[in-house]
Amino acid sequence: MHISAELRELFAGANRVLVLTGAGVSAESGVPTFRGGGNTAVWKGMPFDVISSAEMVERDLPAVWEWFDYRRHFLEELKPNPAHYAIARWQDRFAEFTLVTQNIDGLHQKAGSREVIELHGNIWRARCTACGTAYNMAQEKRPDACFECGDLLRPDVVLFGEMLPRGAFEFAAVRASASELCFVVGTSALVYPAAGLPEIAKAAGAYVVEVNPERTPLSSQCDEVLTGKAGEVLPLFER
Ligand code: BV8
Ligand code: ZN
Repeated sequence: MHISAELRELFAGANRVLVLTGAGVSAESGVPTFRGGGNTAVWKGMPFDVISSAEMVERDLPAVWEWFDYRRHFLEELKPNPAHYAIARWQDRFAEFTLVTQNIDGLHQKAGSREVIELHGNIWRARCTACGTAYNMAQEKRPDACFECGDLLRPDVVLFGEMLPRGAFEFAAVRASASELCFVVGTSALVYPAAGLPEIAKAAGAYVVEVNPERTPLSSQCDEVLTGKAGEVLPLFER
């Protein structure tokens, strides 16, 4: 793995930098990825894009909760890794720094990132299926029903077949098209619209850098591919 002189120079002088992260940035914290390494996550025989889908919320909300309760419980013990910390340090290094994540684990915030655009929601929140009231489950136990209207709660995450939070993608897209340097870290770049952000950055003239131990559909369009683990590659930029 080699960082080009051009990229080092850009990193030293850039004003507007955008980082898009996926499950791979949390892999070294012990969070299992969904794809990659020849595996696909499965829960009780269901592929994750079945259990994590809009249809499943309609069909079997208790099963969806079981899967998300299990994942929250698992995440409780996990800590940010050097990749999360490097990204958190970058926020004070550039005039305009944007962090966009597809992850729902909250580890960027735990590492100190202040403004995180969460495209797919957050596993530590629930929201009412009827009135939309949100509940924080990081400190407190998950309520059985909505305190406002009594209706059922669901995880406040974006499942397959659901719209992203209003404005989140649009804001990220504006930042992507203004960026000079765009890092794509630990994502298989298969899930849209998130995977469209590097394409937007590239089309607007940004230098796009992928950090991933494996190749993705995006690799061939990137200006530079840094083949390696996020926690090992990202800290190298500060040397
Ligand atoms: C939408 C959250 C409008 C909850 C997630 C064709 C058919 C059917 C559907 C579609 C279609 N084309 C487009 C769609 C739409 C669909 C989509 O993109 N499907 C794809 C898969 C075909 N998208 C949607 O439905 C989105 N909404 O489009 O709204 C709409 C609405 C209604 C009707 C029509 C349109 C919503 C998508 C949200 C999905 N939510 N989950 C949960 O977690 O349960 S997706 C899930 O994948 C994750 O949460 C994550 O956010 C997302 C992306 O995954 P990655 O982060 O990339 O992770 P992955 O495991 O794939 O890859 C890990 C990578 O890390 C690998 O490359 C690996 O090599 C690398 N890695 C490993 N270790 C390391 C590393 N990298 C660095 N360092 C390491 N150490
Ligand atoms: Zn309610």
